[in-house]
Amino acid sequence: MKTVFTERHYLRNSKTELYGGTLVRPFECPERIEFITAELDKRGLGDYVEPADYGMDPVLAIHDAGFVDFLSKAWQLWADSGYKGEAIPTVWPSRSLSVDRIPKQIDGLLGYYALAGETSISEGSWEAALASKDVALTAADLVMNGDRAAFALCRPPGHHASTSQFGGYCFLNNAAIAANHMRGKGAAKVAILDVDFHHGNGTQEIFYNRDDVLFVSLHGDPVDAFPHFLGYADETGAGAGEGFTANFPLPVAAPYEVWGAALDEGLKRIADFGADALVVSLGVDTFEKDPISFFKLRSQDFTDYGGRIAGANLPTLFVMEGGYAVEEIGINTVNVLDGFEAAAG
Ligand code: SP5
Ligand code: ZN
Repeated sequence: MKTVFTERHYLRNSKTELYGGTLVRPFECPERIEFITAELDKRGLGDYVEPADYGMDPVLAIHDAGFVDFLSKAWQLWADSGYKGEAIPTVWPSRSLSVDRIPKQIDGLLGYYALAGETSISEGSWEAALASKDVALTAADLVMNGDRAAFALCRPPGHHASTSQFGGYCFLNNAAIAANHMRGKGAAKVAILDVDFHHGNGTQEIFYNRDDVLFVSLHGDPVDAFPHFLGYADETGAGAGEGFTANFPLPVAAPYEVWGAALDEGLKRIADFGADALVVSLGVDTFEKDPISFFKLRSQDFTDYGGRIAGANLPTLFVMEGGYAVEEIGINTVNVLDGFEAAAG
């Protein structure tokens, strides 16, 4: 399996995350990728491909033009305003305010286009987000051109980014952009399986009304976990998309037996859907030692579930999302890919 990768991920190098009332170094840091490439190299899976430039059309097919324009100039607006730190929203269009007015000034714009406050915008973040969507698109084309599978080593991640909001360390929804691209390249039905610990709220929102992209997500129950306000089991799609969203919220301390049973149910939904291609939003923050999550998967469980995903027998695009136990992120990620390859034969 080839890995699409670029050093431009280093352009995303924020210094601050608002966490527990203090500003800490972000959990979503560049070393995450270094540990993954080190493990790919060690096990001989590292056959790297540089991303091509796909321009903005595939992005604007998914994201709101005003949102994209905002992201492209947010850092400059913030820096021009004279603030010393990185750009962090402090006010939102919430229940008791108007939700549809778009302010002009940077503090207002940040609140309008942010869904969470932990994701500081720093210099270079936009350029890294652009490189990350090109990584996903390049890997999608490897799969559409006949590779059994490909690994998009995306950073920053994408599954929390919605049509018009960033947050949860995400700016552009790489998996959604790639899945939509695969639709345009001849896959009539695309399934997205989101195995990151967190609910893929952005991906769900983007495809909520569509019946050509099935969204299946296993995640920490939103009553207890970020993003807190989406990911319940009774969210099943709307309009033509009714029945094409499937959420599996799981409890605190869920072990692999529980998680794996939900995976099997999700894979059954994908088989019933009759997908032509599969996109896996691959977050390994389900690991027992993840610092911000609460599932109990062990390293060997990642190998096992990689094999189960191969059992879907579909052209498969793996898109990197979260995972913050940095020392083990390489082992856990490559275990999934290895488990997949061993079972795919
Ligand atoms: C891509 C991805 O995995 N994004 C995750 C974003 C999570 N951001 C919010 C973190 C808040 C963590 N609260 C954890 C409480 C543990 N005591
Ligand atoms: Zn996550």
